[in-house]
Amino acid sequence: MKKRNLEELVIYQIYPRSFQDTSGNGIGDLNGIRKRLNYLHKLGIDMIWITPFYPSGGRDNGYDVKDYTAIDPLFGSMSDFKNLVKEAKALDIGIMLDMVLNHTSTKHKWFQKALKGDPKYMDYYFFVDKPVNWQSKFGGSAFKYVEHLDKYYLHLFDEKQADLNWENPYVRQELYDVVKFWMDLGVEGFRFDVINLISKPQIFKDSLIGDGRDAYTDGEKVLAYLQELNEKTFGTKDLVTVGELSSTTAQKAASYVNPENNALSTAFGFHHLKIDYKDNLKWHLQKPNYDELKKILVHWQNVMEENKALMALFWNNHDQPRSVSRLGDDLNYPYESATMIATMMHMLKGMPYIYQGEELGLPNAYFTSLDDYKDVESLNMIEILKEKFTQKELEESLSAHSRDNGRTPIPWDNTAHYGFSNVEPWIKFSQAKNLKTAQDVLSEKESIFTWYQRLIDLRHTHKIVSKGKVNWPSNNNQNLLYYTRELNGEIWHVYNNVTNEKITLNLEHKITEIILSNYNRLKICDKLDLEAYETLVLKE
Ligand code: TEU
Repeated sequence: MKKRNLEELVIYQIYPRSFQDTSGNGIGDLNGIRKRLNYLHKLGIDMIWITPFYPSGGRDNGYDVKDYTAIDPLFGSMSDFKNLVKEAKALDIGIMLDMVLNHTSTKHKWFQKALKGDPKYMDYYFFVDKPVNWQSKFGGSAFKYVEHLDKYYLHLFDEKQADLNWENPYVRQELYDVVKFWMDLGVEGFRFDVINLISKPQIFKDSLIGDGRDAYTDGEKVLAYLQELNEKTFGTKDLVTVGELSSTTAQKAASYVNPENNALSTAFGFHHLKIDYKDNLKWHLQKPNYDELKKILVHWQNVMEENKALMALFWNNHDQPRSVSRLGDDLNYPYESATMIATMMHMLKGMPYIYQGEELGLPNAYFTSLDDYKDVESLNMIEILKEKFTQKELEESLSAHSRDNGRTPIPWDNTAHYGFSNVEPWIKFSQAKNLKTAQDVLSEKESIFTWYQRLIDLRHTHKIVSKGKVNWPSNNNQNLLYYTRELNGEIWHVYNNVTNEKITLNLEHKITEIILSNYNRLKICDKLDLEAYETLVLKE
């Protein structure tokens, strides 16, 4: 990877299963990533985060790891991986790997030994005599009974994903060895899955809020464990690390990424992605609440600034619906809304992440039948919710919030199977009416892709984007998300119209340059109407 300051980096996330198939099994693979390196280089990103491709239990698309230091033959071989690292490096692209260290697959050899009653390995996990009321994040109890042991084990996610006991120093050492294994192969970054859940209470008790989140989220020793992980593995190296933080607070997140704490470089928080959850419940829908979004962004940006800490900036990943469908209008204003949504995030302070397909404006899955869903969370939820929801409610809810929205294969070109594979892929392509392929988008003179190129380039070349202070001048139009960036007396104004209704702006400052305009404005008057999903970045 090219040497840059952390806040100048832009990371691209690849969900290999849905990126590019080259082996003809309908599942994307490592050689598929190699095939598309030039495309990624053209986009201009610095590093790719690749989600798990290790041998797995096959239950949660790789997040149920069976062997941490091998490649699942579905995705290729170790030599494919080494070639990928080498070829990416030649293009100044670093590789970031996903470390799922909170839990293993129940097929992992440690868990298999535990199941045989081996006390050493039972202590790698949490086996208890009596379950408490904690709920799995994928639905149902978080404890699974094992009859022949007459004990229950803890699984915060699916029952095939058993939580590891970080209290046990042998477990921690095993996991640090995993990280070192990949560092030795030239990996330059790590994303740590649900890493703020690793410190569980000494004694499990019924949770007051009823699902256990209060008991196991941001546990007492998370920071200490992260510091130990840092010290024993990547601490002295110039690596990029990002923690995925579940249901955390800005203060906690900042403590994990405050450079003085020697833990992680950045973190993902999810509060801004719950603005369309009714009463904070994922499967209960509401229109995005932009007042709430503004409050969350202001709060997180401020807390991070106070801690000199860097937040990861993102709208999309493999667990989220596509932002252009969720917040924008993928039918009537695909270009305008996708570019506005991107700009709103990329002009903030932090480290932006782009999720595969986002640069093409890829919309939600729009599956027409519940049978099309593959994701374990969606399938569990269909079973649970069908008791409470009507068929129509169930379909709407899944269509809006299923994780499969982010997992449809990339439509590369207009040949059979969209150039993703030469066979039917493992999951359907997006069924959206106006699906565009990468080939279509790349042929446009000005496209969502070229817009992302420009955003990346601005971060690389303008210190005001990477380092400038973020200010939130008061503005009482709830459809306008407005902030400024400021560095050494230079000021940029970032205006985002988050709806399709016009907003009249009275500019009080003399504008000297139009940095970005998704309506191709060439001239700015003191009074102007922001059009549907218009974004404007103006230099004062
Ligand atoms: O996700 C953690 C997580 O809690 C969520 O993003 C989750 O998918 C969502 O809240 C469900 O509503 C990570 C991975 O990104 C995800 O793919 C894995 O399934 C999960 O951990 C377990 O490893």
